[in-house]
Amino acid sequence: MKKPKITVIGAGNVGATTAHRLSEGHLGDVVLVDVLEGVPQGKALDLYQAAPVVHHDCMLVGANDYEATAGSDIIVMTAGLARKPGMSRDDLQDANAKIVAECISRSVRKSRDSIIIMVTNPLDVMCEVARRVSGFPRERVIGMAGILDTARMRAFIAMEMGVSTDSVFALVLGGHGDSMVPLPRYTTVSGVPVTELLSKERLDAIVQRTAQGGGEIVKLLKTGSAYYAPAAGVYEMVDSIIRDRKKILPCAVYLQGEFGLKDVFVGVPCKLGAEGMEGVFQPKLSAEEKALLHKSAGDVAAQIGKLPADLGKN
Ligand code: TXD
Repeated sequence: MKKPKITVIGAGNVGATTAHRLSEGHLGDVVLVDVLEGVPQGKALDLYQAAPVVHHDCMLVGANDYEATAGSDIIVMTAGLARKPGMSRDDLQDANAKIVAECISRSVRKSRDSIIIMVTNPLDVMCEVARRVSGFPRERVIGMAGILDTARMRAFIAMEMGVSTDSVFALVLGGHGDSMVPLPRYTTVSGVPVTELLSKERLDAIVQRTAQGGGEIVKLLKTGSAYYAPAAGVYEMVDSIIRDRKKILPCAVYLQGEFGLKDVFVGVPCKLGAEGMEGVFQPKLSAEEKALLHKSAGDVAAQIGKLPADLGKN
């Protein structure tokens, strides 16, 4: 059987770390694409030279164009700018929308049947850019953010309770960023709701720290964004698709009526398998949780409204 082929666009921190994980996890051959001359080629060669030592058979190549990406099964989109001082969120959105539109349109021309995993921020809006530009059905345009947000919450709960992160399950819905909706009610330690195990104060503090996202990491690093945990999130999605594992994972999905929401990308639990996004999993929400999810989706929709109307029409 043919080895899967994965294109990773953007050879920066998230892209290169993702290529590292994908190849050493034996998931497929990787083509790393970036505009910087020599960088994707150099990083791909460096990663491939680890193969004899760590024993994997995945090929890695780097490129500045999309020729080598032809026939990819999965396209992971990480290229883009990080927000610089003085840059508004809207400025970042405009700049990254242009980058995403160009990269996605060029890559899907070479891989018409691929599944796109979006990573570039602002995540939910960039998913919409990719959906419009590619013309792909919603099953094949999925965003990575919820796995990261829930992983952060799980890590904080594990730290608080002194238990393995493996024993902690968390659920976070909504847009990626400030308006995410953590659901402590559905967050458990070995099946027991965390609301029964931690005081309200401790839980609120954990929820707040989770909602800060990578902010505290950016502060520590003084530049850039988090990348080890984000790359791990992409890995989990690619793994579930390529190995048709049908894991239920929180991802940004183009909703079509689920949770009472339509035509907007929002983070929800969904099933990932060989066909991509194979179904939305809908836990019952309280009126308050539903209102928070709708508010979060409203924020994403307002940002999507600022995208150029002709995006994807040429
Ligand atoms: O949860 C999530 N979804 C996220 C998203 C978690 C972490 C990071 N998140 C976002 O991913 C972040 O806000 C950025 O929008 C992307 C990539 O983050 P990364 O940390 O990898 O940024 P880098 O290191 O600056 O890398 C970006 C690369 C860099 O090498 C550029 O040269 C390249 O993108 N780039 C391009 N490549 C190809 N084509 C074009 N047009 C292009 N423009 C920039």
